[in-house]
Amino acid sequence: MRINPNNVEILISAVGSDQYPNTGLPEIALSGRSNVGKSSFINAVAGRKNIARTSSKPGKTQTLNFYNMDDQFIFVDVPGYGYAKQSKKSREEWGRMIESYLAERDELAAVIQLVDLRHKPTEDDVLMYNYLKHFEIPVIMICTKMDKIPKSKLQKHLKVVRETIDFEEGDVMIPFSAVDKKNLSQAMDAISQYM
Ligand SMILES: Nc1nc2c(ncn2[C@@H]2O[C@H](COP(=O)(O)OP(=O)(O)O)[C@@H](O)[C@H]2O)c(=O)[nH]1
Ligand SMILES: [Mg+2]
Repeated sequence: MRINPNNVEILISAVGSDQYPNTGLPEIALSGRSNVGKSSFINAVAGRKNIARTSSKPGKTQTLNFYNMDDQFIFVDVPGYGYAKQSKKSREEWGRMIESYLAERDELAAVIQLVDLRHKPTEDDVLMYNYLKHFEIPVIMICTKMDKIPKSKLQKHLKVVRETIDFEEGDVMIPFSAVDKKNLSQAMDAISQYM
């Protein structure tokens, strides 16, 4: 799969289902903790520096952002979970929005779940994975910030992720770095399985 960077655009930042675009294209949603590297991953796949805004301040995105990826598929950037400073009310709104999208969206082909390869997956990461499996949604697990761990420890870190999350056969796990784009083509191949 090749994405033309000039044919990537944000379609809408949606707050409700009435705003979801009708493109007829398959949708790949991205989910993960705030700051895990979702926007950076979207930018890497897009071949653009800043189509998705990256931020060192977590918890900013509270909309579902739909990106047309070269008329091949739609990336849906889901607001990050596990943001401590979020109020109870906004956490509940977040829950409702995500749940209705993941549970009801016919166009949803797979979810890319991102986890930080440096750390053991959080309780939220585990809950989200189990939730996706409950709805039988295929998962591509992208383990981000691979550049931050020494090569000699890669297998050990992958093992921690695999053992903390009750990873199902058929789902794929790919260590990734947005800094040097390591394993980008592997990630693109995994996505193209759902086109
Ligand atoms: N070293 C390193 N930093 C990353 C990587 N991916 C994201 N970051 C940084 O982590 C921070 C959060 O990234 P962002 O993509 O905005 O995360 P999001 O909140 O999940 O969308 C930013 O400062 C990024 O530059 C990566 O693979 N390696
Ligand atoms: Mg983001």
